[in-house]
Amino acid sequence: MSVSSYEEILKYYELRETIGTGGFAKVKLGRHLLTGEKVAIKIMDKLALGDDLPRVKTEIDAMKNLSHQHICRLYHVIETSKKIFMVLEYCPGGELFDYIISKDRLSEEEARVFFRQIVSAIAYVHSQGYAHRDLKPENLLIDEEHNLKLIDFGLCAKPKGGLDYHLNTCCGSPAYAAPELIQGKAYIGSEADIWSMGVLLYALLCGFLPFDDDNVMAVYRRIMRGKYTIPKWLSPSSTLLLNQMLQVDPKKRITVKHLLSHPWLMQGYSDAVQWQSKYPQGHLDEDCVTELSVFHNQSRKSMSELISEWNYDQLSATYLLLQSKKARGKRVRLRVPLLTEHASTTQSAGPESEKTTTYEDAPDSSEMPYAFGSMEFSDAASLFEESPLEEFILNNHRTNQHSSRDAQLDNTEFTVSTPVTRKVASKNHASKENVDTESALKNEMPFALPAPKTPFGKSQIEKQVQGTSIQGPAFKERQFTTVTPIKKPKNPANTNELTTAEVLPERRCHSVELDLNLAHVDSNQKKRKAKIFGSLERGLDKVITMLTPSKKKRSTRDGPRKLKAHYNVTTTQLRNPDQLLNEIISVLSKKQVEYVKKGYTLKCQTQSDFGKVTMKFELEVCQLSKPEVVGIRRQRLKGDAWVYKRLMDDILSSCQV
Ligand code: 6BJ
Repeated sequence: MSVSSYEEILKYYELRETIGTGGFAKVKLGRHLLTGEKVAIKIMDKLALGDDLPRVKTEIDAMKNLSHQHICRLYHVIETSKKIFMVLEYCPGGELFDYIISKDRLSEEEARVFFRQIVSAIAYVHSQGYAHRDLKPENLLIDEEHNLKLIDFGLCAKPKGGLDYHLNTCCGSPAYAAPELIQGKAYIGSEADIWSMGVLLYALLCGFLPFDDDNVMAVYRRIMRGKYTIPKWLSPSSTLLLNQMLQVDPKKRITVKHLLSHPWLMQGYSDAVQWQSKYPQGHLDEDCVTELSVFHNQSRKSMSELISEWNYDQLSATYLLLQSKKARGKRVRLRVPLLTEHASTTQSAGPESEKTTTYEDAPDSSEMPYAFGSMEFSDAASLFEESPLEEFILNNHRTNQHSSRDAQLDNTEFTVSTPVTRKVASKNHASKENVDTESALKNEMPFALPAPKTPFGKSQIEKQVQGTSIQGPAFKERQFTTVTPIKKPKNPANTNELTTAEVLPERRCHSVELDLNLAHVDSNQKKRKAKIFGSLERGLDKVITMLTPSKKKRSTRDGPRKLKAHYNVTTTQLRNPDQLLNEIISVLSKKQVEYVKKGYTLKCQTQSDFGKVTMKFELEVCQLSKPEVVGIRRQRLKGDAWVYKRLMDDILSSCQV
């Protein structure tokens, strides 16, 4: 656990619940203290990253260079000795994948709206000399305005040679991989992206994949043959477009340039797809500069110069978040953090007295509709995290930021039911335990000028990348990554040409572990599970023991949460939430899905025979109004999206709803 790592991010952001996990990253919802804007914070542990550290550098470099209305924005990068934090645009609509499966499939009209945005993003990415190489509906998020934002540039490539250079790295998800890529042939990045876009369009229009099988090798064989079924609902023009994109021979495949004004994309539109960036390039917003210069008591000129350094530090984040606030019609104002003496009577270990940042004008939870309005997931979320204690500290820190009001609540209840149900923690006990944690999380003024140096000055990311030269077959791409100078994060000028991307050879095929066949759980596995739950409980004990008196937690006695109908909420015919909860629990048990119950939320996970956590998701029984029925909210946190869909279909159809 690295308290100090979190101390750095907590200077600028409030951290909330986990909204996704995958690979070596965990994504949390956060709030930028000065602007009050919601952000997504991708948290990576350097040690756990190991050989994947260069991937992070690739992603950061790419995101600094890419600035487009359909690409998720990078605001801030924080590197500590143990962690890398990427602060990114928050997309409250979640993944396109979940949206597709909630509707089974999209109408041609709706698919066209989204697909035009995907083409726009990819044409721009290619115009900047990059190939994305991991296009799939899980990597497209939906923002507040229901627009798509492309994420995950960890596998992208930018060849030094520019146009038409061949790549050799086999990457991305098997189901979306182009035939030339899985054959290990040299390939052109942009051509491979077009194939993946064909698979994506098929998924939008059909709700399932064109090349699918439980066996990965069979998926590859299907891809190489390039044969897929055409469901009866596909129009002739959709069928034609899919055929043009899903050409096994990359030279026969349609190009992105031709896609921009393709008849299918033009139906109902008078203009070709606009792929140029709509974000202002090279000039700063007057109002945002003024607000920042007033806030920092600097001249507008020097403020503009500092912002224009684009160091992806607190200043970049504050400017970009102010700009996004303005674009949404909100006031361009920074919040003045109030510095209050901390409630704790204990002496701080450090030279400074402890200070806690609070809001002068913190918005009420109604302004934060989904996540900030509901606090209940954050604690339970920690149950399946790698380090419950680490997670707890984050929540605890947050809790203490609301100290004075919450401290008046004299009774805290934290109920966890899985195997066990617990009631917790006396106030006195909890506050004693909190002292050390709190002093470790000592707050500082959240902003100081001049802006800190660029986060990658002499970072470990670079050191490691430089250290990986001439080591096995992977060296060439790594070396390429190494020698690519870190581009100054100035606003990239748009080139008006569409280019393609290349990287030197490497073989790094991703294998998938899709193992949901848990019917044969052997005794060793049971022991291991008992061990896992044992350690889970021990982690829980720590969490519970240390829990600060805070908001009264919801429990089953309060009844289920009232939620609005949403595409991730399945409605039922039932009116009794407890009956539904019991029904789900019995189905989960039958399907070998492990779960932790908290109130009406079930935090679920599946494991492979080898003990790898293959999937994490939440199911929550909730109350809907009009009609007054109970529903099931579902949220995938980790795991293959299509395997999750199948499991969800299975679970929900097995519940007598
Ligand atoms: C990134 C991830 C930015 O599920 C949600 C929200 C998921 C935001 C989410 C609740 C919800 C939505 C729909 C239906 C039901 N974000 N936002 C990696 N790299 C860059 C950005 C992100 C991740 C996100 C994910 N909300 N429930």
